[in-house]
Amino acid sequence: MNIRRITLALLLAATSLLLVAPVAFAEGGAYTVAAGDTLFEIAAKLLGDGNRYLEIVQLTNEQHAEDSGYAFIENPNLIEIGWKLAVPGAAFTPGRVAGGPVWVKASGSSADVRWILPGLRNLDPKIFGTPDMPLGFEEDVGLPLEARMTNEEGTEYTTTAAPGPFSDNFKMIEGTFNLEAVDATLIDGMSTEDKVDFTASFTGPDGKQYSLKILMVIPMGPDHPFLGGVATNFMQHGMTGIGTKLMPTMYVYVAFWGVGELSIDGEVVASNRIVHGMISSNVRDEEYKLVFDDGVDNSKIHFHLILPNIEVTPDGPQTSPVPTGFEMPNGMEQPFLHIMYEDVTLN
Ligand SMILES: [Cu+2]
Repeated sequence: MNIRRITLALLLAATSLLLVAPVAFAEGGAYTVAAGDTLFEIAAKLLGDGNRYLEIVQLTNEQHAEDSGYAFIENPNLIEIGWKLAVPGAAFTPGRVAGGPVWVKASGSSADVRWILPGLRNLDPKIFGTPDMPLGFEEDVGLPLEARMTNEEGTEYTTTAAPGPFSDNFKMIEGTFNLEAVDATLIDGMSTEDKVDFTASFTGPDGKQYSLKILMVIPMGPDHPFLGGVATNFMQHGMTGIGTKLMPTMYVYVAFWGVGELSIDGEVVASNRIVHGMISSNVRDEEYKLVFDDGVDNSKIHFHLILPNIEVTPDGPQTSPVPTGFEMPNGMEQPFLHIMYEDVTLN
């Protein structure tokens, strides 16, 4: 029982690395104060400029006059956890990709598709350091110290402490995907001109039929940049500070972050899931183990599709397991989806 609980907790910790901004904020909206928030940071995160915190004060107090559910801010230096704030819409337009929009078309054939099962990840000392000199434990993209195992002598990190989605375990499945993306907006902002048309279908290890489509792109990520929702020709993961450090530093041809609708056996089971997809350098060896930075094979590409255990709600992103319908060996439902397509055509 205890082991089960720990496993789930760490699984959640590992998959919550892909947090996203409240989608509602493109037009402005309500924000609930969380632990550690300051008005300056909230303004920086949601409006792209910390100095705009006074607009939040003004709008919140205006709303409070009509709706006492909103806080009344007397002193901008004193805000409390749980307070409801009113945030204005963004005024700035994020920069555009130099040279004009990049259009990408890609597809994946059923030749080699894999369902990633929860598993451990070996920890690269270049990324995570040693117990004497730990690295890579930054919030959201790094790995907390308590989520790491060490060797018997306690001199080196070995693996993650509990199974997660960045795993070497898999089941061969069937599936295809189709992607058409436009990368027009370079950086995060409240609005974006980036576009994604994406559908995928695949079977589960138990033969269920899954399908997925993207409903909209997410223009901004609060914990690591989403680069406007679609990004092309950049580096991610590992050393970059963009995305989880459990994946090695790699070249990315195209990546997107959006809100997706998931169906199982023809029935919609969720339409507010965070979905991330990406075509990158090949980051797995002959045994399909995730490599360290020096093992990344830039002569090959593959595509990964991730649904972390996060859903989009009017109050922002919330932790919630993906209703995958797939039972893990411990009897629990696998709370994430991570699908790998090895046979990819990129135009
Ligand atoms: Cu990725």
